[in-house]
Amino acid sequence: MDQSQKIGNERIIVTDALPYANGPIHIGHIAGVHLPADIYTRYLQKRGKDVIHICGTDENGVPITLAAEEEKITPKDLVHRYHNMIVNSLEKLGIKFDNFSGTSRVLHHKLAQEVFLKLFHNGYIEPKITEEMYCPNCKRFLSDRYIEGTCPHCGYPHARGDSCESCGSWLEPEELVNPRCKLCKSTPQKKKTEHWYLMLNEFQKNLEKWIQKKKWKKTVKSYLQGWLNEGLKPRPITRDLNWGVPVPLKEASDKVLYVWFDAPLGYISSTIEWAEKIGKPEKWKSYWKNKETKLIHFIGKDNIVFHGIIWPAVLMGIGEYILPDEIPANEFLNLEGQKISTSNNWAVWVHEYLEEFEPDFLRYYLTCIIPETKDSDFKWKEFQDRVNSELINNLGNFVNRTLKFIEKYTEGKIPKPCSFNEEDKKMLERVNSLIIEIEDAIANFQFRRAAMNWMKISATGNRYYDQMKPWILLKENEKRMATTIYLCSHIIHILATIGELFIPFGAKKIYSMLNLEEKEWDKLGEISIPSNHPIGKVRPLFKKVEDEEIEKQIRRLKMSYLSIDDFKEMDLKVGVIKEVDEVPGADKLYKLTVDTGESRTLVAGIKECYTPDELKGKRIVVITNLEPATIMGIRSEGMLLAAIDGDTISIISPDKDVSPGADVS
Ligand code: B3M
Ligand code: ZN
Repeated sequence: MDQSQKIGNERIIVTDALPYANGPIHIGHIAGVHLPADIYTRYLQKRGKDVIHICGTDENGVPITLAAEEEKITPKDLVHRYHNMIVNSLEKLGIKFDNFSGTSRVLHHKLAQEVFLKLFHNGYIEPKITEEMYCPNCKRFLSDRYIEGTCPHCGYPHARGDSCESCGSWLEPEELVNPRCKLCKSTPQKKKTEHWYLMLNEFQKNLEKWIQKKKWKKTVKSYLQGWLNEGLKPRPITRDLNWGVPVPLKEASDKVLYVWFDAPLGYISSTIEWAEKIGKPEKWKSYWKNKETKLIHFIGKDNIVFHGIIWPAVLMGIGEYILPDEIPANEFLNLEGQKISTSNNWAVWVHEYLEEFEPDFLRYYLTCIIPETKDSDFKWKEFQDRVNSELINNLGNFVNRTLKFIEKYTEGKIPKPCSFNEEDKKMLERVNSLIIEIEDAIANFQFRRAAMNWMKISATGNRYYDQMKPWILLKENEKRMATTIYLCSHIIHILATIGELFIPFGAKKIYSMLNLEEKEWDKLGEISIPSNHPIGKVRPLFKKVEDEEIEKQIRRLKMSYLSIDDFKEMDLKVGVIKEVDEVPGADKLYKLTVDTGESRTLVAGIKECYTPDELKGKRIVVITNLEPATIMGIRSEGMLLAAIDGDTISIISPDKDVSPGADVS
């Protein structure tokens, strides 16, 4: 089937998962979501499709309020700061949108509240009195990331109340093992509150039928099938927070919508904003209310359940908008063999990258390692190798030597070709087959394969140049020289046109050196450069990446490691447990009196794994210079070390007869 048919001729909405405006964006956001979406949109535009690229910042929810509290600013100031930073980073990286909005805007609030009320009146949202996790110390309900604990599925000890970033599971706070308040580490209690539930179970059948028909990535379909097999249950879609979209019911005046209920509606509100900006306020309807439109969501794998279950259920419940056609979710990008961690600053921040290197280098290298089917790894050394050997020594070299030759030997004009011989035709056939490969790759969201074939076109051009030896033909057969140089210019014109998907800034430089506009995609293979066409000023396409530049980046990254000095900051001592007391109202805590050379009190969540008799007299290891915390009204002066494995807690205990207060290092 012709790949353009696969994409079809209808209207297309391309959306990117809305990045939280709780910090700058890093290479994981780019490789996983924004770059594939940008390449795909650019391609559709080159194929003459009616496509809009929609995004914006996700400005609600606990990720925002937590970050605002940590930075001691208001959520409003936080989202303003990071919205602008994110817009700036994406723009400089050449990621182009038709609109980039934000979900704390009035327009979005209005749409989200309307949708909530429609679902409520359609009977798909019901109130329920539940017991939610509450921190008696912070005197607040602990929604989502305000609570952390051990993931019940994979044992990851820092899972959050809404999801586990290690195994990607979507969690409810009460599922966590050893839950603790994120802010004060207290063990939360249950407290009655009222929330409104989206009756997901009502959509089970329709979702099964809808998903079953989709030809999506295996990873996406099997993940969604897992949720369906478990049986969908009603899910709370309101939260006890004071930042977000207020629930439009007077009996819920102190609550806001759960961020994952309102965020995907940000795709629609951003489109409405776009229509207003272009002076056609009704135009958004011809996309979102037109069943001919194809809706394509670019996301990371941790967002699959929201885009494949919750969001379609909301759309089915209101029945006014189209449903997603494609959800090409990508896996995760790692960095130098480790998970990217914003809290440990183990990341390459786009705004910092752009201070040192060309945007095209990052675009090209990330395209080559997009985690399309499995997690992939960003390595600075590999970044340098790819850029220098492919963008510079392959593409840059081919462009430079062809155009320099024209500048020097054919008066700066692309010479008129004569008849094409067998080798010419074979080379052109090879290039045309690579173009078809690229079309097929992009239509199937395989951008790595597309970039690889694009670079093969350049390698084909280089091989042809070496084979034809125009510098010899110059003396021996001027006609053949003219044909060779003409066809090399034709290949360069193709490389720039396709290259705009991957290296838009470099492509523009090539157009200006050729003194030509982009080719029409559907006529890429056609010979179209006018004879004796004057070229523009020739200059090197890119500058090599030097070893020192890479070493500097690796040094900077290692800085985010814990240095040995940082480790020494911790004052670890041997302690002996003298007394073990209950903590009223806390079924998981003990109050311990410990001798660490001096007597101190610790509150520890070990009651489910140890009896008082097992603890009395036990040697333990205590971090003695941790800031004291008040837990259930008791001042806890330090923390004991224990290994956590699922439900098992095993206290670290010195195996020799060492005295209380002995240093541990
Ligand atoms: N803000 C991205 C994340 O989970 C989330 C995407 C929303 S898309 C509607 O990091
Ligand atoms: Zn607390």
